[in-house]
Amino acid sequence: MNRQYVVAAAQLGPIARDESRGSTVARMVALMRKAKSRGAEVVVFPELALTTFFPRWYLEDEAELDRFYETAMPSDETRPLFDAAVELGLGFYLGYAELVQENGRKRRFNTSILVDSSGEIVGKYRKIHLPGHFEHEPWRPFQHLEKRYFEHGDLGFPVHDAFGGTMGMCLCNDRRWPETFRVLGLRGAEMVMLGYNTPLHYPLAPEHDHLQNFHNHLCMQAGAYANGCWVVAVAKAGHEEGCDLIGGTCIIAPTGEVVAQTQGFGDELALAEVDLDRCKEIRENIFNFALHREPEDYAPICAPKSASAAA
Ligand code: CDV
Repeated sequence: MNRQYVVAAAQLGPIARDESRGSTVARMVALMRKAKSRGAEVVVFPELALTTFFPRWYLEDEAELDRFYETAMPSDETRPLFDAAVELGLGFYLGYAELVQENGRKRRFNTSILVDSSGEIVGKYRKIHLPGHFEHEPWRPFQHLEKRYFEHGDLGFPVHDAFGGTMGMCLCNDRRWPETFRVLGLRGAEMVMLGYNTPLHYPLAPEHDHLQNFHNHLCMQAGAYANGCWVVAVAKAGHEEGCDLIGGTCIIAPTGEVVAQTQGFGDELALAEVDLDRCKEIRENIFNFALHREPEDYAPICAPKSASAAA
């Protein structure tokens, strides 16, 4: 694969609580076909793309909770995505809830994968920054129980040789942390793909609701620029089960400029021609890490949580 190609950010509109995997996967395959017809070679889907954003509910019935997780990838239900990748010659990024059995116990992760155009999984990431809370908080208009339903990702922030270059992944809340992009940048990521589910209303600081779209782009444009990488960021958007999720799906150049963006809150593509060699414009100049970075003065950033205030 060469280093210059069209990427499609494949935003998904709302997914109902009772929508079947078959229905969601069919919507995604339709977006893959449309992306291909518009020249794309890589398609990026949202976080937890196969189901509704289930952490908004406190679920006491474990069988009900398990229903939202994938125990195999691909499975019979998700295989059409892999088949479409091969048929259309498309790579893709997919976010989903992962349930694995390890040492006799269930482990749950908020996961993303990269799949190449031969249908092989070539990269995996498990979300590190899990927002929200552990316990039921009935005062909220909706819950955000990611801390309850997922373990902290145990794979770090790896990069992968794929799609003609060095690819990084993260998920939703990770994008707000400069450390996410810096670690991926230090590892040479030329494109960071990420999906998100971000409610318009933030119950802990509702006075910031009108800034949700601004903060969404602010952190990702800064991450792209300060690390000289492309960012492809994809929303699950719209009014989903009583909760408004922001859109703003976009593709950001290494200069920090938004070069493509969706317009609405439904299933929609934003496409841009990506040239991975453009990372050099930033990395060989203003953010030449080897020449200008001063890690000896950044100690608190790597100190353990408890010690970082004093470091
Ligand atoms: N899915 C997420 O990680 N959502 C978070 C919360 C805080 C809204 C986000 O950072 O967008």
